[in-house]
Amino acid sequence: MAAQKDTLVYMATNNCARISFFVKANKLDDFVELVSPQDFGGLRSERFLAINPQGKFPVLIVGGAAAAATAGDCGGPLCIYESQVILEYIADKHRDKLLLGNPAVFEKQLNVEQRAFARLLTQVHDIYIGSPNAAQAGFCATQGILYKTDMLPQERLARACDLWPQLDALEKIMENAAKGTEAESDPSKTTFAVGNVCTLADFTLYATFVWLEALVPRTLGGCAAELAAAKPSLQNVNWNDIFQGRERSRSFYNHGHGVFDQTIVNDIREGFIVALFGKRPEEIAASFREALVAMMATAGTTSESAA
Ligand SMILES: N[C@@H](CCC(=O)N[C@@H](CS)C(=O)NCC(=O)O)C(=O)O
Repeated sequence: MAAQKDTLVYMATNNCARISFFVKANKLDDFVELVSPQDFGGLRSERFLAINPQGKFPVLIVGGAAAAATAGDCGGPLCIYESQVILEYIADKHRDKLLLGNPAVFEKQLNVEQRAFARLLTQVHDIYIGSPNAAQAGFCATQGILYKTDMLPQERLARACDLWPQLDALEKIMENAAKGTEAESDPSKTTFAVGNVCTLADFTLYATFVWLEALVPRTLGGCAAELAAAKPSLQNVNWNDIFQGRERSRSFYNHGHGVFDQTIVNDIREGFIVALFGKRPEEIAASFREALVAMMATAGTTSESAA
């Protein structure tokens, strides 16, 4: 009998890709079919809001899109949203088939602190980098500074200042999680993020590092001098290297290229970022640059008149 598929409403973004990396690594393609938010009329449509009231993707429709199409009298389709919850659901549902990142395996291989660090990596990522935490228009995640056009320069600046310490926080968690492994004293021996054992956090972090590596140089690198002039904390930042001073993250990322499906990486970089964003990161950089110069001029005038 053919396997019953769940339908994943998906595009090749970092939040979605944590799921597709897991599906590929575990050869679960027969159990998860991918469709686009456009198949549901777009994120603000009634049909889409019926499957995710937050108006965001990814969404997993348990039992497949047909379940959504026939929903109505029977109470609606069974939908799960929030990428990490979907990832955990798929891992749980297919626990007897998993080849990589099996919670039943890594939970035995890691100690209680390392298990907490795996969850902490995901939580720090999701709260401080990858999610807007409000579904109203105009709210966006910190990563949105790289591609959202409708953001005030003050907010873009504040979030640009926050991105670097958040990446430092991830590095520090990896450092703590490496205690007792060969990577403890040698960051270059880091393979997976927690104790060199594959956990669900790896799928999430790898996807976001692909995303940030492609976008940070183009958007923030385009106004590096103005950012440095605006904020002392940004003076030594090299926006062309998201792993600057974070050698565990760098080693994890490099190791990940040999583990995670590179077709998905290409879909993120070319299929989504190039095809959908086009020149948007450079355009944002140009207008942000002008706004930063104006902000500095105003700040200079204000302090002169106050003197
Ligand atoms: N915490 C949510 C974040 C979902 C999210 O922000 N998704 C983005 C795509 S990665 C989205 O729907 N963006 C479109 C929008 O906000 O309008 C998750 O992990 O699923």
